Amino acid sequence: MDIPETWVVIPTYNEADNIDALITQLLALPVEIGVIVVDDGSPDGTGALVDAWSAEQPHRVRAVHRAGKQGIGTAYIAGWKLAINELNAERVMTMDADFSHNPRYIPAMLALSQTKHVVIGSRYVPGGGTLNWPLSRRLLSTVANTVAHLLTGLKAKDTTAGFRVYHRAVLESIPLDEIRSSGYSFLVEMLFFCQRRGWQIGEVPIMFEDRRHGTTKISRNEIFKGMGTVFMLFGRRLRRSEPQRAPVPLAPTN
Ligand SMILES: Nc1nc2c(ncn2[C@@H]2O[C@H](COP(=O)(O)OP(=O)(O)O)[C@@H](O)[C@H]2O)c(=O)[nH]1
Ligand SMILES: [Mg+2]
Repeated sequence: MDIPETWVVIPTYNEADNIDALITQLLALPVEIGVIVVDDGSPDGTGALVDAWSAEQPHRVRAVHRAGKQGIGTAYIAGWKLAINELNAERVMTMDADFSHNPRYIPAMLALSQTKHVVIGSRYVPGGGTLNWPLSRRLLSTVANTVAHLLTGLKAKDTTAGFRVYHRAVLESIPLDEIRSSGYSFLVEMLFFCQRRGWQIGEVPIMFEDRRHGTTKISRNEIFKGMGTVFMLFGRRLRRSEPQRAPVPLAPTN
């Protein structure tokens, strides 16, 4: 059985109501992908559900177990290391477990990744948007994106989206262990590195739906940390401590 070239990394904390249906949908897509779930010891047993999948289909589903909730950013890194170092992935995706990121967009995102090094499933390009999101979350997201644009100079429209595709070379070019944020602002910091290193970034419109089951794990603390990250990146941009490299030519790896 062939091992997929594309692996999607899904961080989970208490997603037992979502994970089985999500893995089922991902494995049924017309594109061949593998699934890596990085679970932080979810008290609701998410990790054991994933173990059952990987016992049956180790070439398509893998579980990474960490002790205790350690943040979404470091969960991505743990999944990427497995994908790159052990599974030889050419492309690595990230998405949430709660169906906010609908698997049906994955084929279009992978298609665009033929000509872009990083692809974002984006709420803020024409055709994209949010469904059933309370006004408070919409406001928070809009403010966060606007401030991130102005201060960090990021060009992508949706800088906080966790639905992404990265080419292997992009992840290999970035000192992942030096990324300071561990939580949600990791996404902004990661995109900052991608843009500064000249990787080509594209966006595919998606409708982002509020989670079907369970509750959000974003906390007020994360919001403050996110603002801190944006100012830290602003400082780096002003000091030019992270040099802007020339655009990497579009020479898709495959
Ligand atoms: N492994 C891990 N996953 C997390 C952590 N925090 C959030 N997640 C997962 O990250 C994804 C996004 O979190 P969610 O609560 O949906 O955030 P929201 O959609 O922004 O409200 C979901 O799949 C969560 O289960 C964490 O500390 N560790
Ligand atoms: Mg969510």
